[in-house]
Amino acid sequence: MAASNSGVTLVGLGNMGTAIAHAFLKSGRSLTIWNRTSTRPSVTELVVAGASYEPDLAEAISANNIIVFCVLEYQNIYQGLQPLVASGVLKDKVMVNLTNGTPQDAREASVWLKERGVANYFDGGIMVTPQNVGTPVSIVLISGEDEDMLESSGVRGLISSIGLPDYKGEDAGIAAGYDIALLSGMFGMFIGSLTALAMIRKQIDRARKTSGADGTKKAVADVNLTNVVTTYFNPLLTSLIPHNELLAAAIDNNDQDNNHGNPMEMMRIAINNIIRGCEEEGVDAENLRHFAKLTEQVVHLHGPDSGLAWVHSLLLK
Ligand code: FVH
Repeated sequence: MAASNSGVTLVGLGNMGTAIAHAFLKSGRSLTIWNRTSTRPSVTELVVAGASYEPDLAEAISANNIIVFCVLEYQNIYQGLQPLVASGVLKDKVMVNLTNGTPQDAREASVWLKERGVANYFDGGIMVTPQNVGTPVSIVLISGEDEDMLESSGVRGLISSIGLPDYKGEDAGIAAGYDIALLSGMFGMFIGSLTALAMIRKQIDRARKTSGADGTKKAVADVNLTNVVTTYFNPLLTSLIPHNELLAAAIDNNDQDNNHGNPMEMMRIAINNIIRGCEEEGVDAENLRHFAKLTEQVVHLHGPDSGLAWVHSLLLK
């Protein structure tokens, strides 16, 4: 059977792969799917929605010219393809890999696959959760080959059904570099939030133990982490989001001494207060200790009135 130029094969039907599959079907593509575990509920759900499930990976790859991978990690790709390469099944295929990994992972995958017959390799990162795939907020960072090839191979058109394709460069690793950079911001926020919630848990427990009059008891009993986040924490974080742009602009414009009203010495003391407070209350503050060290270095190198953006230069090795 000749491979289809208009269809697509999708390997990996986890949460993200399933969302991508629905987006492909919605855009009218003929879709062949493969997943290591054929009993995953999403397999049946997608077949009902119009996809063709092919239990044999080699057959699934043979069905179309464009193959999209969205599995847990790069190693899974090699595990799946290694037994098949001798048959020449990868010859002239266009591979789009949306699996999360490092820039080096992406560059190595590009070389490995091309040595085994793949014609074009694009590596991408989807910058939304599965719920937002195919919506206007979805952006797909993509790199590898060149922009003309992105167009002529049909990959830009295909990716458009998942999100806005945003081409970042010819080195296959660039999109993965952007992807993990942005995710580091996300995970940084989560560990900060979880540290905050641990500290607040301690305060709620203390207030419950020490509350006196009935009215106070009731008010204290009603407090939980969710309403603390809604009332105080999310508004605080939301008001701080514009500071990311101020930081980036200070770095872009070589204006790191601009502290935007938050001198480094004040921040150094504040971070150390948080660490001391966590120690007093029995909360792990390890995630903040390195940050505290960086602020000390900035004060030492650039002075107490310098700005947070100087930390950027200390992170570049
Ligand atoms: N979910 C998200 O919010 C993020 C958003 C940004 C991008 N990530 C990355 O997308 C990749 C897939 O993530 P996912 O959410 O689909 O992950 P799972 O739901 O856990 O599904 C994992 C799929 O990978 C298959 N798989 C795992 N190990 C193997 C293997 N050894 N051989 C073949 N396939 C394998 C798994 O198959 P199965 O367990 O059903 O058999 C699922 O299809 C990921 O890189 C994220 O970082 C998602």
